[in-house]
Amino acid sequence: MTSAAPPQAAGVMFCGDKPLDLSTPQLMGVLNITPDSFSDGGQLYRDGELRADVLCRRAEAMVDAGVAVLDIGGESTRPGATAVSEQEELDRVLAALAVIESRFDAIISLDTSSPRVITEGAAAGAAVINDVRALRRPGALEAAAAAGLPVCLMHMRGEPGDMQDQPHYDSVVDEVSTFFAERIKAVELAGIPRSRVLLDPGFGFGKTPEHNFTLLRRLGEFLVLGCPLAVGLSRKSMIASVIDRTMDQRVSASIALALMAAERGARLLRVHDVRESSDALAMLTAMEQVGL
Ligand code: 9MG
Repeated sequence: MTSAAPPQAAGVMFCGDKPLDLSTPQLMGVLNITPDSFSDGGQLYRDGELRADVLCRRAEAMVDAGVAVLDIGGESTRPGATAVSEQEELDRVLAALAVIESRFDAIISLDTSSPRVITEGAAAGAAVINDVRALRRPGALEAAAAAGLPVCLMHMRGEPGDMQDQPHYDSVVDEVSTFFAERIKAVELAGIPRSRVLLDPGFGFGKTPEHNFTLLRRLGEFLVLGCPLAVGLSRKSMIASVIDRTMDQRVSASIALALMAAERGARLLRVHDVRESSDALAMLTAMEQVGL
């Protein structure tokens, strides 16, 4: 039988001067400032230009729907994506930050692995660093420590260009757990306390559908590491491994996966469809608040 999320250390995490209350699951809305991201590429950035009006409308709709965090990324990390130069990524991200930071009160996270983007993005108002490479790029740890912001450390096997070439694990849960423990040690040594760390198993990043569903089913096992869990399941290809759906047709399945993750202890859910996800989470929270 499914029960309420296991007990965990998630309380309020300060992101700069903004509190992020992780005592209940919160939403992180995806804003890809890229021409080629896997679900929404080209909507906010096209022909070398930020579409500022579209970005504002998208961010406003997310904030109205109750998003806690807006996640801005200037590099596509979809499987097979080609790398972008650091300067190009920086230009995209700073242009988006300039549009969003002054208009919205939501916490802004930066989806980046680049030390320079971390440093300059933090100076421009980003308040969380969301790194799919878990601060493994040279200089990234030091840049994040100097920024003094919470970090979301995601597990990825390989790089976006090759990560889906026959990924293999003897035990995916044990290997992701070992990776998390090693990264927690590294960030603590660099001066980032565990209380400012979120962990994310990286659904779809160097994993088969079976690896992804195993990680989801056993997500609660990562809670022993003492950090709140983040997940990104929205519109991912693990859905299409079960039901034949295009990106736009994956909303219902994405909500189902988000709810399963929240029930297993996830506290930050990275989503495209904020209104639908927020409605679903409200039902979970209502159920969990009634007495037994
Ligand atoms: C940037 N990005 C794309 N997918 C992601 C996921 O699953 N988790 C996090 N933290 N970031 C992601």
